[in-house]
Amino acid sequence: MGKNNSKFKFNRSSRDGGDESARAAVTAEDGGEGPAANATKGGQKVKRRKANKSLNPDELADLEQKTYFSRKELRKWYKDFVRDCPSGELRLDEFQNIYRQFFPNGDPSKFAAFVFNVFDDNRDGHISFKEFIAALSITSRGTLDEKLDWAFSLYDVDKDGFITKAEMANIVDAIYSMIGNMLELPKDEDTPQKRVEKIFANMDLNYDGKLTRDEFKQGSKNDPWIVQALTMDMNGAGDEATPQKKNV
Ligand SMILES: [Ca+2]
Ligand SMILES: [Ca+2]
Ligand SMILES: [Ca+2]
Repeated sequence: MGKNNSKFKFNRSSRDGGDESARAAVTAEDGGEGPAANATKGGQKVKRRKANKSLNPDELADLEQKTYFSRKELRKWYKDFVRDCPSGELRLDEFQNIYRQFFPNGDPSKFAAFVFNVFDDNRDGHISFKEFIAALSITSRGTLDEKLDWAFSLYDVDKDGFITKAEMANIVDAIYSMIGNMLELPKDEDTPQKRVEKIFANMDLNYDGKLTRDEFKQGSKNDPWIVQALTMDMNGAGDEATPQKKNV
């Protein structure tokens, strides 16, 4: 979590203008009449409840069991989380702002929206501390298998059990926008479409134009890019290296 999270700007809609896929990704989650829709309407300040100052013993014991973090780490993460997010529930626009601090040269809003949807396990339009720490546990300390399952749910946007080329292209496009001009890409992968064709050439073993979980996980083990792209995003919230240093 960054330091400047207490002041959030509401500039999402202006940045996504004209990009249908980004719009779809973003509005898919807050289109309902849930609390998210109300909270962000017009960028107005809305009354939000305040989170407890610390985790209660039951929650702590529960999270200690369900994550790879120690009690002490959980307490620390919780403290940081409510400091940056006093309501205890992270909204999409807040989440996107965290990413902006880490990718000042690109536009990470679209990618952050995809990641947000994976964090938001119960799909209520907010990331609770529980959801936050569960995702962080997997992406920073999980086994390769757990990380790949997590990545699969990032790419399989409509959750039908397959990653289509369109889904993959959407994410890759979001990654390219996020990293901006940070890196020079080889000619055969300098557009998201080319990159996706390459990925599918390696992973789509039965050539049916979509990736099953098995194809994806197997293929990702041979294509570190997929996992790197994942861990890179995590560093925005994680406790390891800074994302700028990573090669994508
Ligand atoms: Ca949630
Ligand atoms: Ca799908
Ligand atoms: Ca396939």
